[in-house]
Amino acid sequence: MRPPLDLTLYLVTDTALCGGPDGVVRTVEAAARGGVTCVQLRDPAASDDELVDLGRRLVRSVAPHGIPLIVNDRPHLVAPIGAQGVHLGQGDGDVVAAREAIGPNALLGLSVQTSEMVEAARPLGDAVDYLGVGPVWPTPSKPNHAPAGGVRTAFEVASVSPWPCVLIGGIHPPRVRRLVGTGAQGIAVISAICGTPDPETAARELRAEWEAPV
Ligand code: TZP
Ligand code: MG
Repeated sequence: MRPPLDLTLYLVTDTALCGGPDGVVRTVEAAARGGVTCVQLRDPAASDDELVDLGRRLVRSVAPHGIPLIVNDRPHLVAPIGAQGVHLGQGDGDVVAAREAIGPNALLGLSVQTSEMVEAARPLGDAVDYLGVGPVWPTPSKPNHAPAGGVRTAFEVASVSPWPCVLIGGIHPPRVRRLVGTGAQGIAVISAICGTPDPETAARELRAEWEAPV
């Protein structure tokens, strides 16, 4: 059995933006109080050892809230961290191999930019649990990101996807309402939470925007 997955408000961590590993832990704990439903540990610059250290701390922070911790890019670190899953980008290696590495009971997310990529991924079926869709808007948080697809692409991808979708890229509170109605299950952010002095309030505000009645 895979852990339950709620994509409503998905925090992706950025160690530099949080001011270092201690800042990541503080940010995640505050954001968890504010209503984040899923956390991804993302630090492309960190070594495996550094990621395991930080990941184990984050598991202790999120587990009491029932929030899953997903590790970016490195399936082999899911078990040592005690995380609930892995997230892979299009260039991050083979999904089938990653599923074998993490086993049947962990979560696996895949980034896509277009509906063509959804079609290419479709044969993966149950090996995948959710899609990360974006960037919706350009963002300084991911250098060299793929071209931003806008709200229209988000809608197209969510419409054809057999998996639940979480949108990412340039999402800040004033833009959230434009994403309601795309068919996505939720929103993922880095800077809207990691880049603020009050991550708890930021998370609460993002969630309120997403969940406000239409
Ligand atoms: N993948 C696509 S866009 C992005 C990632 C990791 C960065 C999102 O950061 P922000 O600050 O929420 O725009
Ligand atoms: Mg990646």
